[in-house]
Amino acid sequence: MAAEKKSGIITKCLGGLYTVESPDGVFECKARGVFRNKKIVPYVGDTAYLSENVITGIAERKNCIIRPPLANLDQIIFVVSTCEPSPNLPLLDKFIAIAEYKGIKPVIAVTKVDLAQYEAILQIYSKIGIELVVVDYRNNDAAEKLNKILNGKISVLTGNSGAGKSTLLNALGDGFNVETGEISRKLGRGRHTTRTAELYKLQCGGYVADTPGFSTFETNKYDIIRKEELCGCFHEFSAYTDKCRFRDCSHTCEKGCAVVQAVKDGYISESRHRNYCVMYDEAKQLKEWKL
Ligand SMILES: Nc1nc2c(ncn2[C@@H]2O[C@H](COP(=O)(O)OP(=O)(O)O)[C@@H](O)[C@H]2O)c(=O)[nH]1
Ligand SMILES: [Mg+2]
Ligand SMILES: [Zn+2]
Repeated sequence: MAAEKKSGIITKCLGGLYTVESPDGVFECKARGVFRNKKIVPYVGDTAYLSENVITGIAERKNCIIRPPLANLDQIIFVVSTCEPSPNLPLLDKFIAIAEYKGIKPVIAVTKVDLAQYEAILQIYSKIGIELVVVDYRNNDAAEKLNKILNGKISVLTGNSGAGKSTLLNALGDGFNVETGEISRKLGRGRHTTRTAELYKLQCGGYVADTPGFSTFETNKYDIIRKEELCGCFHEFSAYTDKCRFRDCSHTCEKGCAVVQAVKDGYISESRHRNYCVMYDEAKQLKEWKL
């Protein structure tokens, strides 16, 4: 009879050595050579099947992102600081759309609320069905609020460098000691080129990964959202799209477009729509170039 198969979640990969957490303990494993031929690269977040400290297979993935390489994400926490750096809404909307496209729940965490106003961000994002948490370290329920969101899920933190991702991890009260601000700034950009990812195990249950910044956060080039599918990734548009005059409305500038009208009437945020239009143009160009 074959040896009993163990399985666990890959939490770290360093130099071809995988850390796998299973109910039976934590194992340092190598991946079997067959993976290289089949072009399967085990990702952090994958459920791995083990035999004698060797990964012999991985379970089918729910989803994955390429950079940092992570699989089976339940949610992406977009960390948005009120200032230093100020929010990059075009990039935020782009990544929210990609998350929606991949079926990964987007969550926004607003940080540095002690330094500047955050009403503008709330105004745009609090009423479009995206979970939003205001992280205020002056209140002693900050950790509790964050833990509630991360509880039992596999999450990744992303957002501009300096937005406060690592600070947020350290604030969870789990004894993490992630490098924050000062150090990375001194050493400059080069430091952020690391392509590895690590899942931190949360006391509240679940795992969370940190990323250095938006610049290194990338999904597969091949699943750029097609222009026809883009409006489906901007959820608040859906209440209007079937009222447009033309069936093939792009919702960018057409006469009789109910989305454009909703923007004019103040029901849809101008900035969300502007960022949609930019993405739509990008998608359009890509298609023409491909043909
Ligand atoms: N005043 C204030 N500073 C913060 C807050 N969150 C993070 N910081 C500071 O911002 C800098 C960058 O934070 P860090 O967590 O390293 O950002 P990361 O690049 O997103 O990981 C550090 O000096 C932090 O102490 C906040 O809510 N308020
Ligand atoms: Mg950081
Ligand atoms: Zn329209």
